[in-house]
Amino acid sequence: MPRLVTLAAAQLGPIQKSEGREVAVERMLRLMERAHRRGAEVVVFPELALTTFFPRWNEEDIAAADHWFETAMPSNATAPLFAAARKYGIGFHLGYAEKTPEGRRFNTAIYVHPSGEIVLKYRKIHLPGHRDFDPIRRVQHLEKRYFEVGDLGFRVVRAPLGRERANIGLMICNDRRWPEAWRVMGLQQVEVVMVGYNTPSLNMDNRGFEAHHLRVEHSHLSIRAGCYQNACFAVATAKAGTEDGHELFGHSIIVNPQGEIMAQATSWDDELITADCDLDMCALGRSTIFDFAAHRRPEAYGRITAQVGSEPPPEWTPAQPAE
Ligand code: CDV
Repeated sequence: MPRLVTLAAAQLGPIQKSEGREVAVERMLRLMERAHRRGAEVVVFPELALTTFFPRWNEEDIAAADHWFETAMPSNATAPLFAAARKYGIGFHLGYAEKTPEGRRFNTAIYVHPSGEIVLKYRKIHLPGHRDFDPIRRVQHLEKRYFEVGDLGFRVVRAPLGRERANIGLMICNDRRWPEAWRVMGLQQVEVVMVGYNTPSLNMDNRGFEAHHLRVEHSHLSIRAGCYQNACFAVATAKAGTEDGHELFGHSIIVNPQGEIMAQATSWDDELITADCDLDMCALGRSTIFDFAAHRRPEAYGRITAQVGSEPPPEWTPAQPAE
Protein backbone atom coordinates (compact mmCIF):
# COMPACT_ATOMS: atom_id res chain seq x y z
CA MET A 1 0.00 0.00 0.00
CA PRO A 2 1.51 3.36 -0.97
CA ARG A 3 1.72 5.98 1.77
CA LEU A 4 -0.14 8.66 -0.16
CA VAL A 5 -0.51 12.27 0.96
CA THR A 6 -1.72 15.21 -1.08
CA LEU A 7 0.52 18.19 -0.46
CA ALA A 8 -0.25 21.76 -1.51
CA ALA A 9 1.86 24.87 -1.97
CA ALA A 10 -0.29 27.96 -1.42
CA GLN A 11 1.65 30.68 -3.20
CA LEU A 12 0.73 34.23 -2.22
CA GLY A 13 0.81 37.18 -4.56
CA PRO A 14 2.18 40.49 -3.32
CA ILE A 15 1.20 42.08 0.00
CA GLN A 16 1.69 45.84 -0.05
CA LYS A 17 3.27 47.73 2.86
CA SER A 18 -0.03 49.44 3.59
CA GLU A 19 -1.99 46.17 3.80
CA GLY A 20 -2.73 44.63 7.19
CA ARG A 21 -2.71 41.01 8.29
CA GLU A 22 -6.45 40.70 7.80
CA VAL A 23 -5.97 41.15 4.02
CA ALA A 24 -3.37 38.37 3.90
CA VAL A 25 -5.35 36.06 6.19
CA GLU A 26 -8.50 36.50 4.10
CA ARG A 27 -6.59 35.43 0.99
CA MET A 28 -5.01 32.52 2.84
CA LEU A 29 -8.44 31.32 3.98
CA ARG A 30 -9.60 31.26 0.37
CA LEU A 31 -6.55 29.17 -0.55
CA MET A 32 -7.26 26.76 2.33
CA GLU A 33 -10.81 26.31 1.14
CA ARG A 34 -9.57 25.65 -2.39
CA ALA A 35 -7.04 23.16 -1.00
CA HIS A 36 -9.82 21.37 0.84
CA ARG A 37 -11.92 21.12 -2.32
CA ARG A 38 -8.93 19.63 -4.15
CA GLY A 39 -8.33 17.03 -1.44
CA ALA A 40 -5.09 18.46 -0.09
CA GLU A 41 -4.10 17.36 3.41
CA VAL A 42 -1.38 19.92 4.06
CA VAL A 43 -1.03 23.51 2.86
CA VAL A 44 2.34 25.28 2.85
CA PHE A 45 2.27 29.10 2.95
CA PRO A 46 5.36 31.28 2.27
CA GLU A 47 7.99 32.87 4.51
CA LEU A 48 6.68 35.99 6.37
CA ALA A 49 3.27 35.23 4.91
CA LEU A 50 1.26 37.72 6.95
CA THR A 51 2.93 40.93 5.80
CA THR A 52 4.93 42.50 3.03
CA PHE A 53 8.60 41.45 2.95
CA PHE A 54 9.48 44.19 5.44
CA PRO A 55 13.29 43.59 5.73
CA ARG A 56 13.59 45.69 2.57
CA TRP A 57 12.57 48.74 4.65
CA ASN A 58 15.14 50.40 6.90
CA GLU A 59 14.10 51.46 10.41
CA GLU A 60 16.84 53.14 12.43
CA ASP A 61 15.03 52.15 15.61
CA ILE A 62 14.30 48.44 15.37
CA ALA A 63 11.33 48.85 17.71
CA ALA A 64 9.65 50.88 14.96
CA ALA A 65 9.41 47.60 13.02
CA ASP A 66 7.61 45.79 15.84
CA HIS A 67 4.23 46.11 14.17
CA TRP A 68 5.41 43.52 11.61
CA PHE A 69 5.97 40.93 14.36
CA GLU A 70 3.61 38.44 16.04
CA THR A 71 3.83 38.25 19.82
CA ALA A 72 1.46 35.28 20.03
CA MET A 73 0.57 32.37 17.78
CA PRO A 74 -2.32 31.99 17.26
CA SER A 75 -3.25 35.64 17.65
CA ASN A 76 -6.56 37.34 17.02
CA ALA A 77 -5.48 37.96 13.43
CA THR A 78 -4.28 34.41 12.74
CA ALA A 79 -6.91 32.48 14.72
CA PRO A 80 -9.10 32.09 11.59
CA LEU A 81 -6.33 30.03 9.96
CA PHE A 82 -6.30 27.62 12.92
CA ALA A 83 -10.10 27.45 12.80
CA ALA A 84 -10.00 26.68 9.06
CA ALA A 85 -7.50 23.88 9.71
CA ARG A 86 -9.96 22.31 12.17
CA LYS A 87 -12.95 22.85 9.86
CA TYR A 88 -11.29 21.29 6.80
CA GLY A 89 -9.08 18.77 8.63
CA ILE A 90 -6.00 20.26 6.96
CA GLY A 91 -2.53 20.79 8.41
CA PHE A 92 -0.71 23.98 7.48
CA HIS A 93 2.70 25.60 7.45
CA LEU A 94 3.00 29.31 8.18
CA GLY A 95 5.96 31.66 8.07
CA TYR A 96 5.87 34.81 10.23
CA ALA A 97 8.02 37.28 12.16
CA GLU A 98 8.11 36.26 15.83
CA LYS A 99 8.80 38.48 18.85
CA THR A 100 9.19 36.46 22.02
CA PRO A 101 8.07 37.59 25.50
CA GLU A 102 11.79 38.23 26.25
CA GLY A 103 11.92 40.64 23.29
CA ARG A 104 13.89 38.36 20.92
CA ARG A 105 13.03 38.54 17.22
CA PHE A 106 13.12 35.61 14.81
CA ASN A 107 12.07 34.75 11.26
CA THR A 108 9.92 31.75 12.16
CA ALA A 109 7.88 28.94 10.60
CA ILE A 110 5.46 26.49 12.18
CA TYR A 111 3.73 23.32 11.09
CA VAL A 112 0.22 23.11 12.54
CA HIS A 113 -1.75 19.87 12.91
CA PRO A 114 -5.44 19.95 11.77
CA SER A 115 -6.39 20.04 15.47
CA GLY A 116 -4.76 23.48 15.65
CA GLU A 117 -1.83 22.26 17.75
CA ILE A 118 1.64 23.46 16.71
CA VAL A 119 3.66 20.34 15.89
CA LEU A 120 6.98 21.89 14.93
CA LYS A 121 8.57 25.33 15.11
CA TYR A 122 11.66 26.47 13.24
CA ARG A 123 13.60 29.75 13.43
CA LYS A 124 15.57 30.73 10.32
CA ILE A 125 19.27 29.99 10.65
CA HIS A 126 20.78 31.31 7.41
CA LEU A 127 19.88 35.01 7.50
CA PRO A 128 20.94 36.70 4.25
CA GLY A 129 21.64 40.38 3.75
CA HIS A 130 23.16 42.84 6.20
CA ARG A 131 22.67 44.59 9.54
CA ASP A 132 23.16 48.25 8.58
CA PHE A 133 21.85 50.40 5.75
CA ASP A 134 23.95 49.63 2.68
CA PRO A 135 24.16 52.51 0.17
CA ILE A 136 25.56 50.25 -2.59
CA ARG A 137 22.48 48.04 -2.69
CA ARG A 138 19.55 48.73 -5.02
CA VAL A 139 17.17 47.54 -2.29
CA GLN A 140 17.95 46.87 1.35
CA HIS A 141 17.81 43.34 2.78
CA LEU A 142 17.99 43.86 6.53
CA GLU A 143 17.27 40.37 7.86
CA LYS A 144 20.47 40.47 9.92
CA ARG A 145 19.15 43.63 11.58
CA TYR A 146 15.63 42.50 12.31
CA PHE A 147 16.23 38.85 13.28
CA GLU A 148 18.52 36.79 15.47
CA VAL A 149 19.99 33.57 14.11
CA GLY A 150 17.52 30.78 14.84
CA ASP A 151 18.19 28.76 17.97
CA LEU A 152 16.13 25.63 17.33
CA GLY A 153 18.41 23.79 14.89
CA PHE A 154 17.10 21.78 11.94
CA ARG A 155 14.77 19.42 13.79
CA VAL A 156 12.71 16.69 12.17
CA VAL A 157 9.62 15.23 13.82
CA ARG A 158 7.47 12.22 12.95
CA ALA A 159 3.86 13.37 13.02
CA PRO A 160 0.52 12.83 11.30
CA LEU A 161 0.37 14.08 7.73
CA GLY A 162 -3.02 13.39 6.18
CA ARG A 163 -3.89 9.78 6.91
CA GLU A 164 -0.18 8.86 7.21
CA ARG A 165 2.64 9.66 9.58
CA ALA A 166 5.66 11.36 8.07
CA ASN A 167 9.06 12.71 9.07
CA ILE A 168 8.62 16.47 8.71
CA GLY A 169 11.26 19.20 8.62
CA LEU A 170 11.08 22.97 8.10
CA MET A 171 13.50 25.45 6.59
CA ILE A 172 13.07 29.05 5.49
CA CYS A 173 14.01 30.67 2.20
CA ASN A 174 17.79 31.17 2.09
CA ASP A 175 18.29 27.88 4.01
CA ARG A 176 17.30 26.03 0.83
CA ARG A 177 20.56 27.09 -0.81
CA TRP A 178 22.73 25.45 1.88
CA PRO A 179 23.35 21.69 1.47
CA GLU A 180 24.22 21.50 5.17
CA ALA A 181 20.62 22.31 6.11
CA TRP A 182 19.26 19.52 3.93
CA ARG A 183 21.85 16.99 5.12
CA VAL A 184 21.21 17.64 8.81
CA MET A 185 17.57 16.83 8.11
CA GLY A 186 18.47 13.94 5.80
CA LEU A 187 20.38 12.44 8.72
CA GLN A 188 17.06 12.46 10.61
CA GLN A 189 15.33 10.65 7.72
CA VAL A 190 13.25 13.63 6.74
CA GLU A 191 10.51 12.75 4.25
CA VAL A 192 8.81 16.12 3.68
CA VAL A 193 10.58 19.47 3.84
CA MET A 194 8.37 22.56 3.95
CA VAL A 195 10.03 25.80 2.88
CA GLY A 196 8.60 29.24 2.24
CA TYR A 197 10.51 31.99 0.44
CA ASN A 198 10.58 35.66 -0.63
CA THR A 199 13.15 36.05 -3.39
CA PRO A 200 13.61 39.20 -5.48
CA SER A 201 13.54 38.63 -9.25
CA LEU A 202 16.79 40.58 -9.55
CA ASN A 203 19.99 40.33 -7.56
CA MET A 204 19.82 43.44 -5.37
CA ASP A 205 23.42 43.28 -4.13
CA ASN A 206 24.60 45.35 -7.11
CA ARG A 207 28.07 43.82 -6.81
CA GLY A 208 28.19 41.74 -10.00
CA PHE A 209 26.08 40.23 -12.73
CA GLU A 210 23.53 37.46 -12.16
CA ALA A 211 21.39 36.80 -15.24
CA HIS A 212 17.70 37.36 -14.58
CA HIS A 213 16.61 33.94 -15.86
CA LEU A 214 19.05 32.15 -13.56
CA ARG A 215 17.40 33.48 -10.38
CA VAL A 216 14.58 30.93 -10.55
CA GLU A 217 16.96 28.28 -11.87
CA HIS A 218 19.22 28.63 -8.81
CA SER A 219 16.26 28.28 -6.47
CA HIS A 220 14.94 25.16 -8.22
CA LEU A 221 18.43 23.69 -8.55
CA SER A 222 18.97 23.97 -4.80
CA ILE A 223 15.61 22.43 -3.89
CA ARG A 224 15.82 19.62 -6.43
CA ALA A 225 19.37 18.73 -5.34
CA GLY A 226 18.35 18.83 -1.68
CA CYS A 227 15.49 16.41 -2.33
CA TYR A 228 17.52 14.03 -4.48
CA GLN A 229 20.56 13.92 -2.20
CA ASN A 230 18.45 13.38 0.91
CA ALA A 231 15.67 11.25 -0.60
CA CYS A 232 12.80 13.49 0.45
CA PHE A 233 9.90 15.54 -0.89
CA ALA A 234 9.81 19.33 -0.66
CA VAL A 235 6.99 21.82 -0.84
CA ALA A 236 8.58 25.17 -1.69
CA THR A 237 6.22 28.13 -1.65
CA ALA A 238 6.88 31.67 -2.83
CA LYS A 239 5.51 35.05 -2.05
CA ALA A 240 5.43 36.46 -5.58
CA GLY A 241 4.71 39.57 -7.58
CA THR A 242 5.40 43.26 -7.06
CA GLU A 243 5.32 44.66 -3.52
CA ASP A 244 5.53 48.47 -3.55
CA GLY A 245 7.57 48.35 -6.77
CA HIS A 246 9.80 45.45 -5.69
CA GLU A 247 9.36 42.25 -7.67
CA LEU A 248 9.58 38.78 -6.10
CA PHE A 249 9.56 35.69 -8.28
CA GLY A 250 7.02 32.89 -7.89
CA HIS A 251 7.58 29.46 -9.43
CA SER A 252 6.60 27.59 -6.26
CA ILE A 253 7.27 23.89 -6.69
CA ILE A 254 6.61 20.47 -5.19
CA VAL A 255 9.57 18.12 -5.71
CA ASN A 256 9.91 14.36 -5.25
CA PRO A 257 12.88 12.34 -3.93
CA GLN A 258 14.18 11.84 -7.48
CA GLY A 259 14.55 15.60 -7.72
CA GLU A 260 11.67 15.87 -10.19
CA ILE A 261 9.30 18.83 -10.15
CA MET A 262 5.81 17.36 -9.67
CA ALA A 263 3.90 20.66 -9.76
CA GLN A 264 4.85 24.27 -10.43
CA ALA A 265 3.03 27.58 -10.07
CA THR A 266 2.77 29.61 -13.25
CA SER A 267 1.40 32.92 -11.95
CA TRP A 268 2.94 35.51 -9.67
CA ASP A 269 -0.25 35.74 -7.70
CA ASP A 270 -2.26 33.70 -5.18
CA GLU A 271 -2.15 30.18 -6.63
CA LEU A 272 -2.56 26.68 -5.28
CA ILE A 273 -0.60 23.76 -6.66
CA THR A 274 -0.96 20.20 -5.40
CA ALA A 275 0.76 16.84 -5.81
CA ASP A 276 -0.10 13.30 -4.70
CA CYS A 277 3.03 12.08 -2.97
CA ASP A 278 3.83 8.49 -2.05
CA LEU A 279 6.08 8.83 0.99
CA ASP A 280 7.49 5.35 0.35
CA MET A 281 9.37 6.90 -2.60
CA CYS A 282 11.87 8.13 -0.01
CA ALA A 283 13.02 4.56 0.64
CA LEU A 284 14.81 4.00 -2.67
CA GLY A 285 17.41 6.76 -2.39
CA ARG A 286 17.83 6.19 1.32
CA SER A 287 18.55 2.47 0.89
CA THR A 288 20.76 2.66 -2.23
CA ILE A 289 22.94 5.52 -3.48
CA PHE A 290 22.28 7.67 -0.40
CA ASP A 291 22.38 4.88 2.16
CA PHE A 292 24.21 7.12 4.62
CA ALA A 293 25.18 4.35 7.04
CA ALA A 294 26.91 2.44 4.25
CA HIS A 295 28.56 5.25 2.32
CA ARG A 296 29.08 8.48 4.29
CA ARG A 297 32.63 9.33 5.39
CA PRO A 298 32.34 11.93 8.17
CA GLU A 299 36.05 11.56 8.95
CA ALA A 300 36.67 13.40 5.66
CA TYR A 301 34.12 16.15 6.31
CA GLY A 302 35.79 17.87 9.29
CA ARG A 303 35.97 21.26 7.58
CA ILE A 304 32.18 21.39 7.23
CA THR A 305 31.72 22.08 10.93
CA ALA A 306 35.22 23.26 11.92
CA GLN A 307 35.40 26.16 9.49
CA VAL A 308 33.02 28.99 8.49
CA GLY A 309 34.66 30.96 5.66
CA SER A 310 36.64 29.38 2.85
CA GLU A 311 40.42 29.67 2.79
CA PRO A 312 42.84 29.48 -0.15
CA PRO A 313 44.52 26.13 -0.84
CA PRO A 314 48.29 25.72 -0.57
CA GLU A 315 50.22 26.78 -3.65
CA TRP A 316 51.62 23.93 -5.76
CA THR A 317 55.31 24.26 -6.50
CA PRO A 318 57.23 21.92 -8.80
CA ALA A 319 59.60 19.43 -7.13
CA GLN A 320 62.28 20.43 -9.68
CA PRO A 321 62.82 24.21 -9.82
CA ALA A 322 62.54 25.47 -13.42
CA GLU A 323 65.95 25.97 -15.12
N1 CDV B 1 14.26 35.84 2.08
C1 CDV B 1 15.43 35.32 1.66
O1 CDV B 1 16.09 34.60 2.39
N2 CDV B 1 15.82 35.67 0.41
C2 CDV B 1 17.08 35.29 -0.17
C3 CDV B 1 17.54 36.33 -1.16
C4 CDV B 1 17.90 37.59 -0.50
C5 CDV B 1 18.72 35.85 -1.96
C6 CDV B 1 17.02 33.95 -0.86
O2 CDV B 1 17.93 33.14 -0.65
O3 CDV B 1 16.12 33.71 -1.67
